[in-house]
Amino acid sequence: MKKIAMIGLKGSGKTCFTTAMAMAMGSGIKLKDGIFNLSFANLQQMAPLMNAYMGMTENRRWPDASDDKNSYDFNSSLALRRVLPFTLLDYPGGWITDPNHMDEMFEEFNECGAIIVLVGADMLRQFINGNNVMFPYFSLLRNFTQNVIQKFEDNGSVFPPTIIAITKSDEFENEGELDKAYEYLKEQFKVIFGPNTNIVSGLTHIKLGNGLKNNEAKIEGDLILKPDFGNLSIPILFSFYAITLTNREKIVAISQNTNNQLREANKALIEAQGKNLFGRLLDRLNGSRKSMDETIKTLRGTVQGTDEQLTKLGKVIDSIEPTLLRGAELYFNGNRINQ
Ligand SMILES: Nc1nc2c(ncn2[C@@H]2O[C@H](COP(=O)(O)OP(=O)(O)O)[C@@H](O)[C@H]2O)c(=O)[nH]1
Ligand SMILES: [Mg+2]
Repeated sequence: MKKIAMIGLKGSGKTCFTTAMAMAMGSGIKLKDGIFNLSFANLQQMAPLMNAYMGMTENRRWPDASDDKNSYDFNSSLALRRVLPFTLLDYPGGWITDPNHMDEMFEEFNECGAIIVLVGADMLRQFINGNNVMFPYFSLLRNFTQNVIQKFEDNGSVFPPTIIAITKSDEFENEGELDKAYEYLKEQFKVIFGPNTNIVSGLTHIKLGNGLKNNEAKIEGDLILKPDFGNLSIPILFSFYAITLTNREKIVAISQNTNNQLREANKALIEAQGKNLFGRLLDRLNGSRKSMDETIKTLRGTVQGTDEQLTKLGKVIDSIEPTLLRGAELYFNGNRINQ
């Protein structure tokens, strides 16, 4: 099962995002080739999110803060066909600042197909308006990210595609503030967005409604929990896109390799068929003709299988692309991929 890691400081909105995203995506989001939908693969994991969701919608209460690590297994489907199942790993904000957890997180990041980093608009607004009281706290997140990327580099492995999502984006006063926040993050996270990083990265902003406020844990403002509102689907769509592209690359490599083998096998068969009658009879009797036929049959099967896989993956990529490109800025090696 592919893993997607989510990190962010305490209070950055991880629990709110996970709850809202899981519930909203459960009803499905319309993409180019059909409805894309998530469902819980494990009902036990679903209960706390269900409670948080009911608390938000029925009692207008923000979810309680907690400092546990959670994992959520999801199944997914596109146009009623099963696609990638995945596990979303929700790390407590506290772990980012705790060296004791560094090794465990590093190990798990190695198995991740994508990473989601959440940063609150409340904090970013302070920085772009010149108030740096919270900066030491923010720099813990930045240093953590730099350290893991460095560890990947030291090991000679490629860091997973990473999307930074600004949460609580309803708190920006205007578009100008949002633009400044994007610029700020690109500058602060040069290790992800800069040149020569070889990291596929994205930048987006999400919100759970309009004019939301926290008044002693009570929700004030308009809560709007829909998959096509506030970019709720974008972090997961980015992750899917990245994982699917990587899978496709692997299958393309297998497919090329198999096609080469098939070409060789066909050549050998043609040579064998060019032998004189005695040679051909001998090939039959000693079983070498049979094994040639079988090899070719197996290789053809593999080629057909990879072709089907590629068509399926191509459909997923095609379906996600327009929505993802509308909802996020994508970068590779310091260059914007989409305009
Ligand atoms: N304005 C606004 N506030 C939000 C939004 N999402 C979360 N918050 C606030 O952020 C607080 C912390 O969120 P939470 O998900 O518990 O953060 P976590 O510690 O990262 O899990 C919540 O209690 C809300 O006050 C949002 O979309 N808009
Ligand atoms: Mg939380």
